[in-house]
Amino acid sequence: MVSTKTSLGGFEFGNCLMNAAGVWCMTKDELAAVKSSAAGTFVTKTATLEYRSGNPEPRYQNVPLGSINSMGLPNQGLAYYLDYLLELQEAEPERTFILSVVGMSPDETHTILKSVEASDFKGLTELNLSCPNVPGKPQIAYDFDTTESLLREVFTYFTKPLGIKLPPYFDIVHFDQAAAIFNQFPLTFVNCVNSIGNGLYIEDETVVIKPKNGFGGIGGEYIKPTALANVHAFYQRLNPAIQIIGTGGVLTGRDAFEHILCGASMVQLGTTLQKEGLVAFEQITDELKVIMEEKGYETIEDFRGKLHYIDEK
Ligand code: RRO
Repeated sequence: MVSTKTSLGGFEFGNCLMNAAGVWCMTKDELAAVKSSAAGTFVTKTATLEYRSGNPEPRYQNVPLGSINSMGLPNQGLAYYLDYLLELQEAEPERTFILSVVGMSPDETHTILKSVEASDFKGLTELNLSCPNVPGKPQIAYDFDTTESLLREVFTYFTKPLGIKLPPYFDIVHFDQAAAIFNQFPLTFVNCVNSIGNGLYIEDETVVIKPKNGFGGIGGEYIKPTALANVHAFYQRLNPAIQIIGTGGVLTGRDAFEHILCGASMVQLGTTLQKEGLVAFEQITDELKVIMEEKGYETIEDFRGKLHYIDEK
């Protein structure tokens, strides 16, 4: 009776849970494993034009309340992921997958997106505007002028469904300004949030990751309130045609329920998938279904975005 199916950009997915870019998605084997799990779809590791080895190790550490990483965008290069997606599209035309990309410069981003546009790829593309870990490169979406001009150029040639991966914002004015920019474009979705950039985790007297003297993106339990705030702030502000993917702090079915209540149409697992493995998709889906049953909801559309506020007396 109860279903966690969803749709994004007009594509249907049997489950609203999937991996977050960066986790379980570096190689075809990892992607195939997510595809065969209870997840509704997968997103690839963010691809640059060419292969990158990333930052020196150790560069990811699980910690009690989450994780810290400074991977530095290691990936196999665009062709590796795009070729795999084109293969899958032939083999399983009924399913839709997400390609994550970003260039090391605006020019490289345009080169990548032009080649996705020119390809036969029919799925969704996610442009990562929020990698916090490449030394010397700021998170793009914290610079509103750069973001606006990048998107303006992209939509002169890109006609396929496109979403953007956002960093967390922490100020109401920034939610207003960011949404006013995104609302100018035919985006399919925004994904809130990437890791909270440049945290510092210390054990005894020492940092736990090597790059950037220990500074790295924070994920997991630490970030759920920030993630929910971003999902809901954009749900309140964006044109209804722009859907929202909720990412950050999803450890249980209750966490997924809260993301959907805040407006998310799809919910991604990052740190939890890294810590628990693929079984997390099944467990969290089952927990979400129990909550829906208890509340009498049959589909996620019955409660998506319907967060209650406390009325003034
Ligand atoms: O590879 C990374 O260091 C990384 C990326 Br691209 C990102 O978007 N978010 C993150 O936490 N790490």
